[in-house]
Amino acid sequence: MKKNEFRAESGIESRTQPRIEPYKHPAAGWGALKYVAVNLFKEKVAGGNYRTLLKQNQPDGFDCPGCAWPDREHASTFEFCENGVKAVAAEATSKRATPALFEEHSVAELMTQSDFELEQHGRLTDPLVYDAARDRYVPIGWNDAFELIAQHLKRLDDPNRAAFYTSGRASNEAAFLYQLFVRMYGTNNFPDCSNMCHEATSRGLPHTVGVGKGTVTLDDFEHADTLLIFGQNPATNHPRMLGELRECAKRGATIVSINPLKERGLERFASPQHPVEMLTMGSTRISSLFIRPKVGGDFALIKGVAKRVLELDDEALASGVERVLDVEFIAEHTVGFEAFADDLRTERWDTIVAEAGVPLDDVLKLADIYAKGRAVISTWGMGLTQHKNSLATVQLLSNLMMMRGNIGRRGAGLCPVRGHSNVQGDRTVGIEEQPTQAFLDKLGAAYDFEPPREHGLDVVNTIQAMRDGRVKVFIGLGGNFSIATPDTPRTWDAMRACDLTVHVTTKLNRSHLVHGRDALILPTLGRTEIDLQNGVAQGVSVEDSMSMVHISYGMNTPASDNLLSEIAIVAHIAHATLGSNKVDWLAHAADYALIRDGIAKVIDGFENYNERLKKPGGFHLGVASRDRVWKTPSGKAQFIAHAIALDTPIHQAREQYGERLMTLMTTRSHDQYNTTIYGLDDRYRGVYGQRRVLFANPQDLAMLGFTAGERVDITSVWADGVERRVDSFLLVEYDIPRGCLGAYYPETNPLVPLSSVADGAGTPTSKSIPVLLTASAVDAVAA
Ligand SMILES: Nc1nc2c(c(=O)[nH]1)N[C@H]1C(S)=C(S)[C@@H](COP(=O)(O)OP(=O)(O)OC[C@H]3O[C@@H](n4cnc5c(=O)[nH]c(N)nc54)[C@H](O)[C@@H]3O)O[C@H]1N2
Ligand SMILES: Nc1nc2c(c(=O)[nH]1)N[C@H]1C(S)=C(S)[C@@H](COP(=O)(O)OP(=O)(O)OC[C@H]3O[C@@H](n4cnc5c(=O)[nH]c(N)nc54)[C@H](O)[C@@H]3O)O[C@H]1N2
Ligand SMILES: [Mo]
Repeated sequence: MKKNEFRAESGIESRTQPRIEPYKHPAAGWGALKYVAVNLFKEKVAGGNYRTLLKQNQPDGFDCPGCAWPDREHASTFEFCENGVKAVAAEATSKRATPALFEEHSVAELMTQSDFELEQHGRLTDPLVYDAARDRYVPIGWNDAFELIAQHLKRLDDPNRAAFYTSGRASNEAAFLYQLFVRMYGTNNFPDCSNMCHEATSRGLPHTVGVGKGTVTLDDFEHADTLLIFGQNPATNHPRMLGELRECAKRGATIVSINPLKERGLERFASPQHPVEMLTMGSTRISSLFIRPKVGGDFALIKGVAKRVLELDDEALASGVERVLDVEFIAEHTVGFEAFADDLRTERWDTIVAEAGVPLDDVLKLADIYAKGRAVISTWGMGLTQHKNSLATVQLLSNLMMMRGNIGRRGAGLCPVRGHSNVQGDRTVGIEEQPTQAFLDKLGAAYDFEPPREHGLDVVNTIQAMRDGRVKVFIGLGGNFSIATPDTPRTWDAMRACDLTVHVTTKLNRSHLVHGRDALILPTLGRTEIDLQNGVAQGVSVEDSMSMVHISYGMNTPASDNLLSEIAIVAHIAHATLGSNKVDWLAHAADYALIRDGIAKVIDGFENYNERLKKPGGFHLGVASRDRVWKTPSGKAQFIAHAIALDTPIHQAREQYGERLMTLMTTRSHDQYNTTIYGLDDRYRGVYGQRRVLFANPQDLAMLGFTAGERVDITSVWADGVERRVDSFLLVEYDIPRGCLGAYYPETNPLVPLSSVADGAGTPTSKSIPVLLTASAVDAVAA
């Protein structure tokens, strides 16, 4: 293997026989329960830890580290899902990666192991430092580790030469303390996982509805009559959402899925929480209609729907029946409607149809359903946010919802479905490279310092800055930066050019092996573990996708005696670097309630934070747009007209290569959590025992002269002279629109050019990569 290559899949012990076998059952159901058992077994969960599952997402238990979907308050029976079990089992594993492992294997040797194998070593037990002479990680005392970090940070001539990454599992307390330290140190360099995830939502919505968050709560799902699910695969990524959709479907709500793939969970679902459905092998039909745009076609599709809604309103007006537009809402609450409507009227249907990749009839059907809905919820995931025009798409979707007053009304609203369990909370408490001046004023006043005012670096800009030597120190609070990010070989060069890389982490991953001159691995408690400070168990708080904030208490014995909590690690780094004149960092680490007092002072909506967390189920943070309060410059919700982009890199590449040019989307399999690979199956899509597969339309295969079962190399088309290529992907015939391909992330990240980002959001365009296929010379790598 070359130095800059990685394989997620090699060396898996208990792998299933590689095969492709379409899945014919409903999502969840018996299959899911069987997999739950298999997963517990595979992870060798310590016996006593089974009971943790019973406490997952309970008022006095811990918040599931799986996803950001909210919980029904005080569910009487425990609510867990297959993939939540995998996430918990992965953390509660009895396997340990002790210093002996690192004594036995050099970093070069560990680099030859797959991501799956690295994960399988289990929980890290002791802090480690890189010893260049022996190419090994060796034990280091905690204080020496903090001193090493402090030395590096103090040595930098400019605080902006350090970058501080956050992955979305960090609690509100850890994230708030971290940003306070980093800003006191002097920079706003906060690359975080949301830069790669829902950034189009967070940056786009403030211009239309004033807040970059969703407006619904779970209660709204009980009152919605229409649900539009854009670009999401809930059966895998938010399985508990299916329970909610099932209830909606049973009530007779109309559910439309907008997705190039007919994802199984959006078709049929058998609920493991409902024994009768399971016993009778029954299932509930979820979607009434599937709309299948081509990859990246949503903007044009939504524009078509909005245009049609306008036409339907014209017809209603002419025939004197009830208006289709909510004219009162538009008049009272919005600005910019006329220009928006004019733009819709001039948009051509043939452009819409060509760019959406759906028949006109589908646009009209969707518009009809939307126009009839009295309470409509739109949800969306990565299928909308990881394209060049993602920000415009999210804005347009919110505008479509505004046309009929579907925001801030019972049973209606915007529902971006976040990824990591606390990614929304991290942003709320200040993990933000573009902080507002008002926030900085409050932070500075509360802690008596002058925060840095200039905006910092996001993920992509951090990588660029490391590449050209502007950033020399990288500190990561969780995550797997060098694998989750785009353009893998260039990102690795960037990491290796650093003076110091530090990872606060639970398990070994690739990012620890792609390191700077000095490097530290700092092992930490997971969310399922008891966090004792001075003999008192500490809880941490998180915010879910629907702005519910609640407390989470771990219940397992920590994986090792030598772990510190994330909060303790941050506090000690701060203490070593800045001293404790202004903030008594270690006192904050001894009692997390002090951190929450700080949050209450600085962040709107957290008044009496400690008190309010005592209520089981927590509290709703309040979202202005939900109350029809519009925090925009005009004080109103804003319509914004965007043109359909006809000159994207995909268009340009197609101009050059014709129909041979394909658009590749990268997505998650059922057996992974982002870069953590649990296994090699993706059973709802019928893939077993392998990950290096490429989903393609049979007609495209014929057109390109390939047949299913052959292996191909994939090369990106990007005009910067750099070759981006991954090899030996198995072609799988799949029901996917023409011109589109699908493959798994992160194997395909080397194909995403660093400079290919969403306009206005900076998100890597990992769902629309222009690529070409060639027959593979390498046969069945690692298979
Ligand atoms: N088990 C498990 N749970 C997870 C994760 C995990 O890896 N594993 N990851 C977590 C994280 S961080 C996140 S962000 C979420 C991600 O959850 P999702 O948003 O579901 O993410 P993806 O798996 O990337 O799938 C996106 C969906 O978008 C569709 N799609 C692709 N391109 C387009 C397009 O152009 N238009 C439309 N309409 N659809 C498109 C794909 O077919 C797929 O169904 O899940 C979270 N939960
Ligand atoms: N091509 C492509 N690229 C993508 C995406 C895509 O769809 N396609 N999706 C993007 C998205 S949506 C996201 S969110 C990012 C994800 O980017 P990241 O958040 O950086 O990646 P993860 O794989 O979630 O991080 C997993 C690691 O977190 C560590 N960890 C787990 N639990 C804890 C904990 O409690 N504390 C600490 N300190 N560490 C912990 C473990 O070491 C584990 O290896 O990837 C992005 N990259
Ligand atoms: Mo994400």
